[in-house]
Amino acid sequence: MLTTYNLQMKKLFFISISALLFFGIFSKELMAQEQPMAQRITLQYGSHREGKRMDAEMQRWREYGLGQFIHWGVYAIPGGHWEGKSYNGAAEWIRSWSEKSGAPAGWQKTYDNLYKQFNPTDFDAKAWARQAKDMGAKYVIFTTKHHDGFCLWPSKYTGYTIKNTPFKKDIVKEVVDAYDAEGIDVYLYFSIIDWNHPGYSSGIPKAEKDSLAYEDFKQFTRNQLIELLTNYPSAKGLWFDGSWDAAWIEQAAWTDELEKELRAFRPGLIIGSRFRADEYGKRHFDSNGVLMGDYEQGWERKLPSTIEQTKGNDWDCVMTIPPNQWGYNSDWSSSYIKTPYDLIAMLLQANSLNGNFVINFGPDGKGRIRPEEGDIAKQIGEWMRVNSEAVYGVTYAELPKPDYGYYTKKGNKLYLTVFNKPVNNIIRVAMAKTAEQKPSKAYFLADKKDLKLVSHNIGLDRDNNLYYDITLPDDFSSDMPFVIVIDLDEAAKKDQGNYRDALT
Ligand code: FHN
Repeated sequence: MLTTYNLQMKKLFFISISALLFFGIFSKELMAQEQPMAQRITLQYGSHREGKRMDAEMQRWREYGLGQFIHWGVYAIPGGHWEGKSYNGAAEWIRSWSEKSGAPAGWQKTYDNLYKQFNPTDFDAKAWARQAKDMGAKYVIFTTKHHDGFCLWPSKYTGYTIKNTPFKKDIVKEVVDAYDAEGIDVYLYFSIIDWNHPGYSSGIPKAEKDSLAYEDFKQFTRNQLIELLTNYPSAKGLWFDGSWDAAWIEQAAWTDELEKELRAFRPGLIIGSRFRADEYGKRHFDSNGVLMGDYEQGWERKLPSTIEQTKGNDWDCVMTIPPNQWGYNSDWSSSYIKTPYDLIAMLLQANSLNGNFVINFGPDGKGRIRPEEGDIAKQIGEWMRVNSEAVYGVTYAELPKPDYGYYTKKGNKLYLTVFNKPVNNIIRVAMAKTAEQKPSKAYFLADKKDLKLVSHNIGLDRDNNLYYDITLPDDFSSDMPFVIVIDLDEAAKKDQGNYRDALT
């Protein structure tokens, strides 16, 4: 099994490299994002790598397509509201609510004691993992510690942990074990911001005692990261957040070393672009424009619309279901709640541009995933059960985006996920006359029923295209997006169109 996987990975690696070289994309994309070599400055703490990571772990990451994010912690108890007052921000930020902006008196002290009530008796990691599996998620990003500093694992470096709640049990372990058992890869979310640690500071510490305290905080952060990697060896990566503070950005030399230490400690570990800054304070991309980390983590609640915007990098998009609530908010009544259709459209947009799409869930203080989220997961799962072939392991199809929906590609199969069905039931696919592979067959992914496919040169454009008309059955209708598979065949490449271009 492992050998077949490795062989496939190797094959994929060579195919990808040859394809990239053949189409000249490698250099084009790199040039688009990076300074030309001659203009680069010497960086001590810049990116550790040129080009994409091509090892098996990263290839596995690239093939996920769909992921789940879970934000869970003490903030799930207030759920965005306290004593009849409502916090006007993302529910997981509620600790930062100030009395000036309407928080009840003594709010932060109240919050800092809430963990004593954290007793999620309905928490069932196996049920969460089953739900994620049914939705079609291939990986989960789980908040081990958010900005409030509360640890869902029994960290030996602080008392502000699950161990000192009435619940006591190691939640991170339960999540890791349950998701591992379902074959869903786990990534540990870790916030650099820690409002609970006495040495933490967002601004650069000025006084000597504050600098010393910040050194303690750095050591504490390092210790906790090593502790997480030690306790949960099956976790595939660390998902960093809250690394935008001036104080953290200032630590380029130290964070550079720490990244190396983490990677040496766990070979194959995946870390995105949010961990550290270079010596000029550049985050995500260093001062030469080279990606820091294994994939770009800058696409939060937004998606690129063109392949150029992705700069040829690996990337993921993390998305909330309401506009901007990650942790549990008990009141969704005044927000637009994304529908399964919205989320599937975003998923395909991401996949069509080489990205993974990650949908966030915020369980409540008892550990229950809210019914609305459950319904969304179920409906996405139903869609994925039929159509996931167009999502997993696919790449950018190197074709202009069609008005009907999104193309994704795997081997010699082109998938067209249709969101806009044309009124004449004819889907027209344009492809360059010179393309290496041409459509030879089209069928519905759902039932494999063949669809009529004819090629012609309608003479409509100046891009030297051939057109392939795929006719949907007269009685066909669908209230959800559907996938048409188009087999591509090199033998069909002789098809250069029947007509000579006009001499004008
Ligand atoms: O401040 C956090 C926010 O609460 C949430 O955790 C998101 C998830 O990506 N990250 C930060 C904002 O970028």
